[in-house]
Amino acid sequence: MNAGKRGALIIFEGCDRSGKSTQSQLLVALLNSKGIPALPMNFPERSSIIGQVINSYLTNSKDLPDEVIHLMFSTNRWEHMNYIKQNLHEGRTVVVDRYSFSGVAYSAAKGLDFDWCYAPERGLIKPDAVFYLRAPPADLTNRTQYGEERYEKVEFQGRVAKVFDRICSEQGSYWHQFDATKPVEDLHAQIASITEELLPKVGTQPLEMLS
Ligand code: NYM
Ligand code: MG
Repeated sequence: MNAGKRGALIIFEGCDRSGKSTQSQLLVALLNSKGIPALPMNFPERSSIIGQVINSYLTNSKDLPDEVIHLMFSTNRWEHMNYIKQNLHEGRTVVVDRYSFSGVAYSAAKGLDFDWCYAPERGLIKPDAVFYLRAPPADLTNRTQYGEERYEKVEFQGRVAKVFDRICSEQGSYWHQFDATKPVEDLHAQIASITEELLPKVGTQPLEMLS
């Protein structure tokens, strides 16, 4: 690690069971094995007070208006911004399983206005790269644990996927799309090579905000 260089903010996005957790864990392990400081995170981060409310909502033990839970997901990111910023500035790469784009995709899929959904995300740290694991939701339904939480229904995931596709086409070149039905090791190799190219480039760049 070169002194004075910041880490990268790397995000995994995609529908439920698309392999984000697997790929983010593999990436962190790879970086650490090469002596590159990296740490995993995921949103929702369920341990804070807000995170616990989100967990109750997702496990169907609590109901909330769509707008309220949307803003809680966003607040849950805001409450961790200083932590992420500090880690990046101390040279650690932060690899995050879901971010603002999940927030927009799931809420817009319910029928909330896209721009309204995106508004509270403005000002959060802009990722250096987003790895979008894309697959037809019907191909993901037989993966383990699918169906246990709110939102894990194939029809709904189809609508979520459409919003992710829209975001991917609008956000531009820092988004990298992958076919999530490909073997885990193939995906990991592609993701690793993009990451290894990215890290030296972003080290001296200032952090940007989502706008
Ligand atoms: N989710 C996640 C949202 O609806 N909005 C958000 O902002 C975020 C970060 O939470 N079905 C939804 C998507 C998932 C659910 O996430 C739990 P995970 O990664 O399955 O634990
Ligand atoms: Mg899930």
